[in-house]
Amino acid sequence: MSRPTVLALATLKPAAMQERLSAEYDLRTTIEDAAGARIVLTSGALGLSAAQMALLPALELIAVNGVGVDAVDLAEARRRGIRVTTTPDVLSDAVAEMALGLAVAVGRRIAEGDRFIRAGSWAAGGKPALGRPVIRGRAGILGYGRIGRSLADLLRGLGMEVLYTARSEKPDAPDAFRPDAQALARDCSLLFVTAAGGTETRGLVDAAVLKALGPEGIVVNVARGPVVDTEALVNALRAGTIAGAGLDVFDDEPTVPPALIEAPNCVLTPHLGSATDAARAAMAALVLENIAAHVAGRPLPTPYEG
Ligand code: 8YV
Repeated sequence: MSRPTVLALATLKPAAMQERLSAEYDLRTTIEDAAGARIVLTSGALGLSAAQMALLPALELIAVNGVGVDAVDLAEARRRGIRVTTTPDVLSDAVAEMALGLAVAVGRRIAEGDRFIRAGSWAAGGKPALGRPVIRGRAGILGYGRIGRSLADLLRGLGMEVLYTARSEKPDAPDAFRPDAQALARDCSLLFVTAAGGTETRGLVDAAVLKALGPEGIVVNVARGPVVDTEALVNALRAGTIAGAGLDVFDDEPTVPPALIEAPNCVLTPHLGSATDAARAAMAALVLENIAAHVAGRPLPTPYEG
């Protein structure tokens, strides 16, 4: 029996997972070479557009190596009956850890201190600026899904008080609910953005939310760039409307606007949320399981249920 054709727009890690993929399937890496593909493997960031789907008439499954589906044209997938899978849960702790790390890096000026030493400023007698305490603050989680809840667990474990906002109040939540982003920002000093990307959340953290967060506040975004209004954020950092920002995601990755690169007290990382060997291996395993289940006609282990 011929092996099903898989178009791999993303690469699985570790290499052994990618090798399994190419051993088990007829693997193609460019869309021009994959007209017969039944399956597309893509990342959360890359997704799959309707125009790309149009070049793939035999497409049955989009296997996302990640949890974000904002870059997948879900309406088109639904219209064509194309199934979508993601890799939930296995990356939540990694992303939560990254969010905490960014908050501490901003508050305690860790990246700034590193630059200070490397530039020779310490040796030259310079005095580093003081930071502010982070883990005694009140945390606000914007988007209380799997990642948001994993982060909330982590922060509560550190003894922090955690508030959250989501589309609706969760009856089983151990944390206090706030009805919207502004109310959440007003009541916390650390604002963690973990909401799904897409039109519904675009610009959710705007100038008013940053103003409500206030001059002692830190915003951390590990979700999707557009959830935070970049222009409003740059203005807030420049004006001291907030204390700082930790950003792992951007509007147009891998491009980071110069205004953010130059912004004071802003720590930038290149979309590293799920980038640990353990998380990526578990994600790859789930991708392979989903593809194998689809090909065998078994129920999908982790279909996207949006
Ligand atoms: C990576 C992510 O973009 O899960 C997501 O949606 O943003 C990240 O985990 C990625 O998909 C890893 O390949």
